[in-house]
Amino acid sequence: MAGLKGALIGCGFFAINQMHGWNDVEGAEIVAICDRDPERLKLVGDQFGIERRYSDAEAMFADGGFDFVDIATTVQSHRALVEMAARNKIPAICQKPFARTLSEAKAMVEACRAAGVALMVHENFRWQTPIQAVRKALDAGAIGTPFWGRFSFRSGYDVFSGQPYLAEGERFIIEDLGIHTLDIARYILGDVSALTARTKRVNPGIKGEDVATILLDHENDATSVVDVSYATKLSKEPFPETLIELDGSEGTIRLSQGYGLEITNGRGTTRMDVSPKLLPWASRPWHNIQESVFAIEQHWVDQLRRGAEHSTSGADNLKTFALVEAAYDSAARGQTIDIGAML
Ligand code: NAD
Ligand code: 89V
Repeated sequence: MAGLKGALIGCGFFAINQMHGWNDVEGAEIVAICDRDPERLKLVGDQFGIERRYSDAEAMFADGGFDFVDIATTVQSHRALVEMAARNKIPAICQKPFARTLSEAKAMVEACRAAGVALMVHENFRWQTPIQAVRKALDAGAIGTPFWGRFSFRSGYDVFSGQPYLAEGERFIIEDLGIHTLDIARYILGDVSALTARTKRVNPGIKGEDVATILLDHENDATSVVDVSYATKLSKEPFPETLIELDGSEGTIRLSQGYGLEITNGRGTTRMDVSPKLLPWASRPWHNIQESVFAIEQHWVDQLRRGAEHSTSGADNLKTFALVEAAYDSAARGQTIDIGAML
């Protein structure tokens, strides 16, 4: 079967990873790129040998010649670009955060549904090797029925040097990073019925919150805590690892710093190294994220060819995005938020 042709919009900081990922994916290649910044367009075009270059996405869609679009811009342009893809009947991948608000996200999902085109959110953290290993252990029944969990990302890493816009928004850690952690919590323990959150800003040099503690009531009666911080200085920097603790009816799972997975149950304790691969183009400490970029892109191609739903489809991501919006609402009002009422 002929490979799929893709076009990428947004040639910024993270798009470099996406372009490397596409080079490795079986069954797809990027044939056109677009960025309104001529320097970024040239840099990415030259580095990856892409001849078709556009400063305007409308012009790229008008020329056509591609089967899907990969939107790697920041959130402000996501709605316009996803709706442009839908109008042109082109399946779309959109980076997280999917939208500025839940109502905008719902409109984007509806536009693609009405146009009959696939839509996947590039929510890649659940595709990380250690997270997949936890999911696999649960599916194998290693700890029986989980009743409690903790999903933790605490770091002092300077994310602002690579992504300066993160220091400028009214919202920071929940919208940018907690969105991944909340998605992992859903992926591991299932959908959420209620949420309570508290936030803080510790770093005086940024506008938004850099610490959040979120309590989740899952629909299956499990309870979990999602705690995220970019104000945590540790002797050994864990960026960008998500640490997981799970207690179940038959045992426990611990995913600890350094990618160690420990499972304890009636048969004793097993310890495994679940480190991500260091792909040839990747670099530490980002290699965990970089490997998951390749994995989600391969999943996009495989499911598109099968005509099957994507793990992080637009519709699925509404349930993660609702948790982001609920967390800000809960922290502002000091109240528990009913998630079902938002969807
Ligand atoms: P960036 O600002 O470095 O790059 C965005 C690029 O898009 C810029 O070059 C800009 O000129 C271009 N652009 C914006 N609007 C455009 C439009 N309408 N048409 C054409 N070009 C346009 O941002 P970044 O750090 O690369 O982040 C991009 C997205 O990726 C963000 O949503 C961010 O949250 C996300 N991100 C995801 C991960 C992950 O692991 N999933 C990691 C980092 C960043
Ligand atoms: O994954 C992300 O969205 C990144 C980072 C890991 C720095 O938070 O913005």
